Amino acid sequence: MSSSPITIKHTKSGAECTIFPYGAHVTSVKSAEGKELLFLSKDAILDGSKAIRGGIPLCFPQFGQPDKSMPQHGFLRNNYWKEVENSRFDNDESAGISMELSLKDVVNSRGGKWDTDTKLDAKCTYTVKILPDGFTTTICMYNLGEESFNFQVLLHNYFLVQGRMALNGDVCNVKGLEGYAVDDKVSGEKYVCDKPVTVPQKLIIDRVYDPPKETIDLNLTISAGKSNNLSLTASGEVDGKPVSVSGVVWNPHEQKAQAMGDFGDDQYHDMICCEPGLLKGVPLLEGGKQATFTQTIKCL
Ligand code: TA6
Repeated sequence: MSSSPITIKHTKSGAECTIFPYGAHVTSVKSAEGKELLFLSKDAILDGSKAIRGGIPLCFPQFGQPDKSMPQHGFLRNNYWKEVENSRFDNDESAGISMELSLKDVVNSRGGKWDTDTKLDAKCTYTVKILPDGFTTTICMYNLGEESFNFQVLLHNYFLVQGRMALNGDVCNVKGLEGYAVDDKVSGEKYVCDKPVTVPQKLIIDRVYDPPKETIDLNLTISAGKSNNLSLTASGEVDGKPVSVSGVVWNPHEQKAQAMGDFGDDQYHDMICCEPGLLKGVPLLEGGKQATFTQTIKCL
């Protein structure tokens, strides 16, 4: 079981990424210009004893912890994935790698209907593709059994905010969620988003944004510090049918930052989580069928 990080380099442009087999966890993506796009906590635990704080944690078969017998955000990020043989590539356009995890190899944090006595059978593959000016990550979920199961999937991106400006709404904000239904996990409020999302001056932000009717794909512009603008597009399908994409925005702020042992007390100035996911109205994944969820982040 390999635990050493894998570095993927795009020869032509010099872009590169780092991915840990534990959680198939991307912890760094550097553009061709050498700009780091992702935040990794200085106190992140990288020994496989807990999910890595930062980068892109994978959340499946659920987001959060609606069922207390399941680990928060599911079990993908707490288990070792295998490299798909001969999956590495490096061509003029991009470079990348694929990883895979079968349910039989999920040894940590099983629970609920996924516990070790489950009749369910599933496999996930995860492909990371780096571009000169960004990256794409795609997760495929396969129902290998006969019994259908419900699921959610989310890519929990931690973006690095240049210049420690996460609390400055002029240079750190998320556009494209206007018109989405907000479920504010901090205040309990529910309302429709009508302006760019910024990190409050004195409070955690932890909000789920569900798309209005007819809106399927997610298209965001993330300002992550002065002259550091990114586009994020995400789309998903279950058995070939498109599924609406939700978004989550989180910053722990001082209060939660100090409560997390694997997060620097003041590092809430350095990051914003902007997380695309299939969270609402996701059809059951029937036996023998597959689901795909993909995001592309580009430097603007
Ligand atoms: O980002 C949304 C969220 O669900 C927050 O509520 C917070 O818990 C965050 O995920 C991090 O979760 P973790 O289990 O990685 O500490």
